[in-house]
Amino acid sequence: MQKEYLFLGDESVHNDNYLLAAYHIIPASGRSLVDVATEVAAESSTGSNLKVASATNYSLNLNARVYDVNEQTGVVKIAFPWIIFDQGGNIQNIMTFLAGNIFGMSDIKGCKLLDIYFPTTMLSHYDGPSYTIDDMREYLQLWDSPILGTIIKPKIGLSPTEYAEVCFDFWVGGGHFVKNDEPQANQYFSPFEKMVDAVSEAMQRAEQTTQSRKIHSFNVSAADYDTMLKRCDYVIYKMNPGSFAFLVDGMTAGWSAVQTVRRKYPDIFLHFHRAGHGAYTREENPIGYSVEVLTKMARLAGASGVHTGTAGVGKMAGRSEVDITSAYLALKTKTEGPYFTQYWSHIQKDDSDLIDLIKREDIVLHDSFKQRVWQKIDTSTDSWRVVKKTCPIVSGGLNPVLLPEFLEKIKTIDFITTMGGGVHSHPQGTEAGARAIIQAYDAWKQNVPLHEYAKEHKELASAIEFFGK
Ligand code: CAP
Ligand code: MG
Ligand code: MG
Repeated sequence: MQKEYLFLGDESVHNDNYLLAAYHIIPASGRSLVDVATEVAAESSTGSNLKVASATNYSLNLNARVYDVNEQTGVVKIAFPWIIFDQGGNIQNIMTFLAGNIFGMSDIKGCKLLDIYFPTTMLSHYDGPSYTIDDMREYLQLWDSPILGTIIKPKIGLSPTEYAEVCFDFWVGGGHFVKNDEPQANQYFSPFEKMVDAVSEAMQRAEQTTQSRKIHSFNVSAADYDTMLKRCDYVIYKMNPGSFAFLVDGMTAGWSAVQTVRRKYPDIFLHFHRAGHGAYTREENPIGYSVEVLTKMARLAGASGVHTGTAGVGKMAGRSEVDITSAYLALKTKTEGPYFTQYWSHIQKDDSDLIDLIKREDIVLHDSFKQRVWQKIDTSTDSWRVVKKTCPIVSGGLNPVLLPEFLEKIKTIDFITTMGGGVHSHPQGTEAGARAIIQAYDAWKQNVPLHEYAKEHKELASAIEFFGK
């Protein structure tokens, strides 16, 4: 037991100087929950496994504080003086403290970071998103639909020309957005710059053919930052402004890669792919952190969009309510996490203008869903006031036939969806797969059951026949 970290019932932790964290802790056998909670607080802030004589009055002040322990649920709340974190808005540093050594301690059998609360004074030191889905909608002139996209499949193995041809087919089928798959990089069979050249040409053809703008999200993750930035700069050189996003594999490339792209290219949509997150977030894994925590950190880091899951409709594991909660943690100004209410505002929550903004936001989200038309909330005068929204990116085993079911679960149209297998396995191919997504959305928008709408729309009809099996 490290008593210098035990502050049960300490109300001062709510005074905006502390980042609050809720952990589910399973103590190693023979240890009590409180005892191990103080070990976790020590190791994740100032201490070690032994009381050190070298501590000073000032350093003791920086100790994390175990302020709440629930023996029934195993949930422990720990407060961290947020001045312990690296200055300059460094996410990597927060995660090293809160999701670092503690996962390796023999004192714990389980230690899962379930939720985080950022004091509003802390928020202004972090980047938050810059270019948002609203800017992407402006570019696409698309207000009455989610952004309907695909991932090119096979994941890798197509030549640049072959890859671009699949993009063309999807865009000509009416799709808005295409992304590289998460492992796509600069493989010898598809050199990055050649892929960009081919996509640029295919996009021009597709925009000519459809007379509508298109977007491609390029995976710029790389072995080092120079290479990553070179890839970013080549895309900027080759593509029209607004027609592209930068995809970073946030878990494998890391937080600093995410923040580097965010800081170098604030006017470009930053697409946070979370491949690998399952090792931390799967609920059967007692050690790690939750999807909600990952989503909050991605927003704080400045992701324009982050994958948040398909609410149980697609192929990936995960409880539906976790994905839905995460989508709203990304989108809204006042958010309800599993343990903390978080105002994504640089100012106190009792500010009447902020409360008005929150009310407007709720109305717009609700009405946009009901009327199926996204009305932009003009926060231009409030941009100093809130951390901008991050949009949910919804992917993983979806297909056109599942889209209405997902929409009814997520209850917003403010997201990007990317369907890979669900498009390219369509019996009539990619273009028909794209048409089937558009048709499925239009059916939902008009409140017409899919099988009804399919009577006049053959691509949807064969999608129902094929995916319905
Ligand atoms: C989906 C996907 C996405 C995952 C990401 C894949 O392809 O491209 O990377 O869905 O999962 O490689 O599996 P399909 P999440 O559409 O063919 O399933 O969004 O949950 O992070
Ligand atoms: Mg073709
Ligand atoms: Mg993928």
